[in-house]
Amino acid sequence: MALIGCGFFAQNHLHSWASIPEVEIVAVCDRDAAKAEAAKQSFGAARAYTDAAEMFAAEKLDFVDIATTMQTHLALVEMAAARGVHVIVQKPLAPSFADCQTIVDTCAKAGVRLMVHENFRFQSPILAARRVLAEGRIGRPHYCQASFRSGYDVFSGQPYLATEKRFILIDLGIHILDVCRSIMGEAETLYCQTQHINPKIAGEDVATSLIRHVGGGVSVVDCSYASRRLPEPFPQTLLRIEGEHGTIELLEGYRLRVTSHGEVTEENVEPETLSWTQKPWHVLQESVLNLQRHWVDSWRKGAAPETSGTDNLRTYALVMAAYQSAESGSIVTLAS
Ligand code: NAD
Ligand code: 89Y
Repeated sequence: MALIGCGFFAQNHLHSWASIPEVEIVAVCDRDAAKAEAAKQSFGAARAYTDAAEMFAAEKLDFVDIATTMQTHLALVEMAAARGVHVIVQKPLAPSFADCQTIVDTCAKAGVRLMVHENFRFQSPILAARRVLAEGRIGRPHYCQASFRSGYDVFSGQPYLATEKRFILIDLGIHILDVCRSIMGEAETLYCQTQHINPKIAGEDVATSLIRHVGGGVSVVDCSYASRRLPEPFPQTLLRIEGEHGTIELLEGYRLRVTSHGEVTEENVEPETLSWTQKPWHVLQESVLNLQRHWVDSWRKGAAPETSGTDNLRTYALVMAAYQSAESGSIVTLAS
């Protein structure tokens, strides 16, 4: 495989691919020659490129992992699809729904597999909560609160986040809405209020959404990068899922508390740090490995990955519905 975009977050992709035995990093590519060369040296890739077109022309690849920012995704996917190379693309898939749809259609027409790097639902604490739900211990869920509230400075590592007119919903809310979808299923209607608290950034940094799901469940999805509180909980996603027989709570400090048929159990579901992960990012870093492992496993089984392009269009639609609702002040009905 080859990786395109050797920046801030791609380091986690590279470490994860390096620890999956079925995968060989053949080439790396970044417009910035120093970053491509550093990735080549650190992860033992055979070749480094600064031009993706040149790389596709020269290499024989099974798949490519695109870890650039969203503005470049469509052009890179088109290059891969034209050569029959399977594709993983970081979130957000593209800046508009139309471009996301073009990416999905392009891959489908070319017959290449497409997975979106939507990793939050693969965090081990969230997987643990989803497992309890799947075991039926609380019955059918009728309410979910998925909450991410922090004051962590994400702008020093990812400066582009400070200058985008749209910030928290498309950058972070997309993950939390996806986690909610993975628990409660598809949405029927959505209402959202956004706030812009930090004057040093261009976009909204708080977003609170209320969702009604197909089948009648209701969710609150709240995200904030303007929450000043100690201990700083970044990057924990907290959950409260209520069902007919009990409640699943993913609490601060990675405690998973399950009330089931009148009995309460609590366990620590914090992932161990790996040789290349560091707190507080370890839970996100490990989810990259979990997601990439899922890509290999689903490919081997001939199954679609959970976060296929088609699946991710539904999460992306929730983000767009949230912006539309916040701008219009009205409830948005999701199309089929
Ligand atoms: P970054 O700017 O640090 O890295 C992007 C790299 O891509 C840069 O080095 C840039 O030179 C390179 N690049 C851009 N266009 C290119 C092209 N056409 N060909 C080759 N190289 C090119 O950005 P980042 O913070 O690493 O973010 C990358 C993506 O990862 C974003 O979409 C972001 O939303 C996402 N991200 C995801 C998570 C997650 O948990 N899933 C976390 C952080 C960032
Ligand atoms: O870019 C974001 C993401 O995907 O996860 C956390 C993040 O790095 C900052 O919000």
